[in-house]
Amino acid sequence: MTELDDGYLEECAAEPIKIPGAIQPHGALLVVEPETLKILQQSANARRLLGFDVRNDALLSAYEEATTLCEEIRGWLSGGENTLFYLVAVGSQQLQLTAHRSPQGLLLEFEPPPRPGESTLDGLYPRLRDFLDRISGAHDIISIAEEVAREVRAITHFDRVLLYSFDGNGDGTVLAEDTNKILPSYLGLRFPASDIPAQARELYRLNRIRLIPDASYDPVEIEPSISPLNGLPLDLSQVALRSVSPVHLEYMRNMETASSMSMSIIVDGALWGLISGHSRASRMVNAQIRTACDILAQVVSLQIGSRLKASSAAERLELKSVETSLLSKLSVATSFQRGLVNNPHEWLRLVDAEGAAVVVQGGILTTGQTPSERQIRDLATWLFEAGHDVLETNSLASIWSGGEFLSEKASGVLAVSISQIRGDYIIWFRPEVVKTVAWGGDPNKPMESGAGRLHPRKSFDLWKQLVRQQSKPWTSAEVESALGFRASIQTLVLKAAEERAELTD
Ligand code: BLA
Repeated sequence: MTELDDGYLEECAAEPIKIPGAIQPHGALLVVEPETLKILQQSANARRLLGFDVRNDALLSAYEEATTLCEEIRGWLSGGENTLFYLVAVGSQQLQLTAHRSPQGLLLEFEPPPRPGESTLDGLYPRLRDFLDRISGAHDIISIAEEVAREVRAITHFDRVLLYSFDGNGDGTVLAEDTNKILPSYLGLRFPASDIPAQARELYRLNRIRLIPDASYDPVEIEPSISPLNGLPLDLSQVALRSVSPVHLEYMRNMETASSMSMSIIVDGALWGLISGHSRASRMVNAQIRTACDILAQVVSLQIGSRLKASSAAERLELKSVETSLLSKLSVATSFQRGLVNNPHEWLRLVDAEGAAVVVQGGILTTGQTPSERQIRDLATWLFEAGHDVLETNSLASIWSGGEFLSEKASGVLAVSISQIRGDYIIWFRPEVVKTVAWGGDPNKPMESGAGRLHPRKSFDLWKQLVRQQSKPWTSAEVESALGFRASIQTLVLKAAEERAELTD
């Protein structure tokens, strides 16, 4: 990415998406003071949806139409629940209420109730239960992703539902897709991190679901836009009706999707991926179906989290047993370097490498596929001079100019220092894996600069990139294994030194 693009990205990340001052028109918002239920702020469509003449500064309880509503709110406030989600009578009609507490007052969102024939949460319960049974038996993360894409599409009727997971750079890869083929397939494609800026990711970590029924909507202003309670713009982080970024609406139009809904997959507190549904035409998903989708996404988050933990625990256990066996062999070797070279298989398996070297006092011993001795010496010198106690990279060439010449056998390097004062290292190598990444559009052109403001990219056509000078990445279990091994070696070497000292005493 160019420096110019970096500037754009900062601009994207600076957009204040929590305080747009408006909501989407498929519902209405009231903000009321928690003690008195005095109306502080309202969306310009509140009167029309609620069916009575709500006025700012009036007490909600002064309106006969709001009697049941006030009872529900008071009942909720006296309990401990975070959210109130209830089908409530307002005047002669039923409305779907969602309420949250905030420092700026109680945020009351109203939406029309499910229409006749539309699903309700109660109606979806048997499906949810079947889904839980299915995914607890699913044998891997891809199968879970496929199940949830199918289920979300079945209950929302979007044209296409996909699940994508983020990598360490924030790029997302589509792992599963369920579609009626009206929209193009994105299965297997990668989307650049720049499609979802940092502040949006942070918001999606906290608020797990969002819906845009019609990307060409007219935003409905909040009046007044500044909170009378603290003098700040009204924070809509928790509000489902929050009006969304114009840049993103343009992105949706460029993708030829009029409607979109996405749910966060959170693993260990981090945004791991999104389940995302689209239709070419506008599509409303009622609040009850959204709640069912939210439950699905939470269950999937937990399932994915536990699968990831289980596989990394199994990997750690296996690496630990390799370490134990190697250490017992090293303890009877003449020196640990010799012990390593005499047990090449375990030395490599410790971190699943193809080659390894140990550099001690300028002497180099190697096994497997490694660069030449001279190249290893240069690498060790650079590691030492750059102050690397531990280095883990799957692309040496991207962080060291000398790395380019080592790429074939050593695109991946995992190095641990074994002496604070000399440039002694144990280094493992992984070869280059040349691969083709299929992107949904050219990731080098995340946006177009047009008159006045930023514009998202227009093309999502397949864009193939040949990736070179990269190896398979090191897992955190492998890096831990290298560190654990270093600690054991240091103990072993110290013990040997002590024993020698005892002999000469
Ligand atoms: C938000 N971008 C989003 C969202 C998605 C994507 C899913 C969440 C909102 C939603 O559910 O629709 C991205 N949508 C995708 C991707 C696919 C998809 C990757 O369908 C792939 C299949 N977007 C840009 C650029 C900027 C940008 C260049 O492309 C910045 C200038 C901004 N995207 C942007 C912003 C949001 C966003 C600001 C937040 C919208 C909001 O919640 O207000």
